[in-house]
Amino acid sequence: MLVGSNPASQIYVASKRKACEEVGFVSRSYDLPETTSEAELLELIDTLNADNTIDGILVQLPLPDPIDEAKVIAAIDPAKDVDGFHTTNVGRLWTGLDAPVPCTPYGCLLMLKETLGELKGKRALVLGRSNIVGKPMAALLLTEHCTVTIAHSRTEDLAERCREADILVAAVGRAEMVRGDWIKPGAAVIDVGINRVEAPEKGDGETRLVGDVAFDEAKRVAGFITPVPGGVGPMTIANLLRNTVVAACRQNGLPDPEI
Ligand code: NAP
Ligand code: L37
Repeated sequence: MLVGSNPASQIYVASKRKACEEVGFVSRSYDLPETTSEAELLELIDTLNADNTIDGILVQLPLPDPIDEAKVIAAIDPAKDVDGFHTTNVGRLWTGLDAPVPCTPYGCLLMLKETLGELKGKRALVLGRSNIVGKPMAALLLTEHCTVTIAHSRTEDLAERCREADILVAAVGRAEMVRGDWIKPGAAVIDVGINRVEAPEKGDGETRLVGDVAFDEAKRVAGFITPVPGGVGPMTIANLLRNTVVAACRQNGLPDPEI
């Protein structure tokens, strides 16, 4: 479900719909106007919760202002919560129970494990504490036995804290805020940020995407670094498909798929 016309959300949802089509999922799209009321959205969620041909429900955030996001997320059947945002699933993640894991942090974790192997004992710094990225990322790294620091807008000596990290995950939404000299030599840097900035070099009024990390500086210091675009974004979409297949199997009495 996409409510309103946030341009970034429109791009992301279009990519998600396309990915569903590519792998052969039946994907039903609801493009709802900016004026949709909370009650209307809750009613649609109820209908989809009760429909046993639907295995996964995704409401793209952010929602337009008058709608209470927490209330909307709470209305989704936790078994169909392929984003892993329902408090039941958040609680399960933090207490070490099996749960659908939010797509973006899980993608970051897979890249870290594939690249570094064992994460045990490493110092990880998560820059950002949102419910969508920062907090679940910290939970996942903790489960992998990292020593985790969560930094945010009130953190003191931020550059110093970053320089201590073997693993740095940047999810702040501030264009190129993390500089090359904030990075420990050889560290693994995961750049979650997606920021649209002006690109006069491409022509008048043109824009380009950059991450939260100054890539050209950081790549000279880091051992590993993800680009923007083409890094975390595609992994987010892949994990949405993964969570949906798992949810479908569980709701239809099938064994978990090996993915
Ligand atoms: P968010 O809800 O805006 O959270 C941003 C976090 O960064 C907050 O915790 C905030 O601290 C912190 N922060 C902001 N300015 C800071 C500063 N100057 N110094 C230190 N910390 C600062 O954002 P989000 O939803 O987590 O998303 C973060 C970025 O990731 C955005 O660019 C978003 O577009 C991108 N994103 C990408 C994907 C993907 O798939 N690639 C998925 C989701 C999000 P406070 O809590 O103290 O305010
Ligand atoms: N369900 N997903 C859900 N709820 C939310 O509140 N924010 C959010 C969310 N996030 C989300 O969908 N993020 C996301 C971000 C980037 C991509 C996909 C999903 C993505 O495909 N990024 C491309 C570039 C896209 C572009 O051109 O703008 C990339 O390569 O990074």
